[in-house]
Amino acid sequence: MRTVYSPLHARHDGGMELHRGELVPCFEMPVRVEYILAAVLAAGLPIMAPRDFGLAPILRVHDADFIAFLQTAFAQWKAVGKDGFMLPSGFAARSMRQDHIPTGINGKLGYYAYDAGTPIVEGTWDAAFAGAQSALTAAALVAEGAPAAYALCRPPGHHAGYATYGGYCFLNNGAIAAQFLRDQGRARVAVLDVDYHHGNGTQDIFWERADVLTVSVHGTPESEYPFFRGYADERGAGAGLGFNHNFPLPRGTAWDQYRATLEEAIAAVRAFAPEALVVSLGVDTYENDPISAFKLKEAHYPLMGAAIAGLGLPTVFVQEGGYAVAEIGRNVAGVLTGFEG
Ligand code: SP5
Ligand code: ZN
Repeated sequence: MRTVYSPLHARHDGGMELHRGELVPCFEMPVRVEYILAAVLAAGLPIMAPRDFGLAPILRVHDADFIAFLQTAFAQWKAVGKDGFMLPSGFAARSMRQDHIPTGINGKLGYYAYDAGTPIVEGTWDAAFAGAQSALTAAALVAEGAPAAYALCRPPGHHAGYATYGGYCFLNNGAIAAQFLRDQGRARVAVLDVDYHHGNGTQDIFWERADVLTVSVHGTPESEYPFFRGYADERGAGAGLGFNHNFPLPRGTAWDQYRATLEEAIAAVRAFAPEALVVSLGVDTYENDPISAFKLKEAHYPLMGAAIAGLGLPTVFVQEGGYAVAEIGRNVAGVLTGFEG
């Protein structure tokens, strides 16, 4: 399969995140891509640049005011004399107004963000936009008949909701790809999220939809980010009731238990009989990931890819998390080569 990649990802750099009460350089850093690129090249996957699909397919899953905010936020920050990176310092929590978007930049950040770990820098929009174009290009390759394609997106996407950002994510690349496949005529599309963290943004976007199934296997929100979504009783609403499946697992989960749960998730995808699959591919399930607590080893990633291949579906892989930078390339390439068999 082909890898779609843009060097513009590197413009999202230099931000700090609030981690255990301290500002530290983001775990989600540009060098992640260098390791993945080296590993997929070594595995023989050809690399190509994204096409430009513009804003329209992004606006199919995100709020227009939210997108305008992402495009202009840093300029507004500079206009008040600031530089570097932006983090919110106040949030629209329970009992506070959700119906009034502040005009000032600090209020706007708190309105659209839901954590203090997702800085915006000057190049964030360019990087996120290029990543979305990579996801769209991979989806187009599959829509045009390729059995599979891999979008090496950075920053990641699965925590970005209809009008919210967090978890290092701004544009939901996987959701954008899934909606693109729907718009290309695939009647039912499934998103299978194997990142360590619950795919709350993707769940949010398709919550009331019966035509896009969302399935996520992740660390329990009882102790793991994003903390306030990802429980098993979240099943969707309205027409979408029954079309969201969450499989939370405890800290310390190793391959045997993980594999059994992945098989349940895959069975839910199969029962939906989709015409295409999007895999939100985070490899922060790895035993040495610095912010996660599962115990998967390098040898398990090809098995994960083979299990997903068992669905026999046209598949778009979209890169999400994975922070053990020196090892994530081999783990990503392991899933992709295991899928190809
Ligand atoms: C795409 C993706 O993987 N986003 C993850 C965002 C996680 N950000 C918050 C991390 C909090 C981790 N808690 C520290 C536990 C250290 N053992
Ligand atoms: Zn993650």
